[in-house]
Amino acid sequence: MTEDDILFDEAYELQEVIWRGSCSTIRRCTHRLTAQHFAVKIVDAAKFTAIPSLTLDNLKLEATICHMLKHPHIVELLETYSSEGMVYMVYELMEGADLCIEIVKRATSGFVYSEAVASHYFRQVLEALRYCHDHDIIHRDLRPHNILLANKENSAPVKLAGFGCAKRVTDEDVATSGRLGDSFYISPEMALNRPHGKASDVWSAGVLLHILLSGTQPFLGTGESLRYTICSGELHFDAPVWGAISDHAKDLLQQLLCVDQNDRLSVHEALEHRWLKNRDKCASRDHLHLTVEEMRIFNARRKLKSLIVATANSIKWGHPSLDPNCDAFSDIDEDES
Ligand code: 3AM
Repeated sequence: MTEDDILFDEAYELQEVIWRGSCSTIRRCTHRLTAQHFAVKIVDAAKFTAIPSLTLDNLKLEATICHMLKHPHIVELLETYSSEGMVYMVYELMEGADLCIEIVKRATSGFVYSEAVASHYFRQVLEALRYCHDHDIIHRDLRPHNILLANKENSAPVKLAGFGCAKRVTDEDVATSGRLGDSFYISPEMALNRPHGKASDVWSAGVLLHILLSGTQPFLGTGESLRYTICSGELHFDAPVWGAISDHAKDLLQQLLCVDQNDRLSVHEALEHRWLKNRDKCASRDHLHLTVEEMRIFNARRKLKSLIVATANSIKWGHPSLDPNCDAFSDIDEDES
């Protein structure tokens, strides 16, 4: 997985830290020849492999999958280097934050957040997912944290990141093991430790759509109660926030969050849904004030949870930083990408 004998430091100059986890760091870096900016994920291989059940093969798989994927809505991995126990993965630089943070930030500065905007972003996420599924890759960790805005422009595209849990799979060969993503986003079949495949990503996309429409998560709880709620798949549209949401959007949501994976839409079918295909007619342009307020609370909770996990990780690893996540594993059930 290395670039011949060239060292990362010879090709790039390291800049500020964007994010720090317990076994990896993401930093801005500049290419010495072109002066272009990138984001490099630097993984400490010894710390990574000290996590039970993780080996360098997991890291290699992540790099192999990311190198394969070239799509306008997927964060591109450009190069990988390794030296002195550190692995350097050079990605295109995302200048925006994650989708939900950006939605609230932009709404706070006066921009409209409507079903039409949600439909626009959600379509881009599904297009990225369709590309992965067409190449027999399942992402397995689809959630707001892994959907990043490419730049600060209002028209910036979103890009899918966080392929640390991704796996190669075909329709016949469904996955039964490996690292799974955040438990609030996992499908009923994953929650029951049953074989899972592309349909599980569609379920997670449904959880994401629920958040984009209402600012709230559909399935909450811990341990057994969360598993029960996910497997019941019950959706409640009685909260005031749903009053402003169209039947078209709710229909798509119900077809994504369908407990029986055989009846769940495929990503191809989802992209044909009228709320995505016929956005001008089916997705309103009215500002979703209540959704933005709920999303503000959702973001604040995520930040608090990250801080708690950061503290736990810093105690566990004796890391001086209060930064939360190892983006290459989920030993504690929180954000990693
Ligand atoms: O934890 P926050 O949300 O501040 O946005 C990603 C996230 O930041 C950022 O690193 C954190 C852990 O995933 N990130 C990931 N990939 C990135 C990229 N290619 C990135 N930031 C810029 N460019």
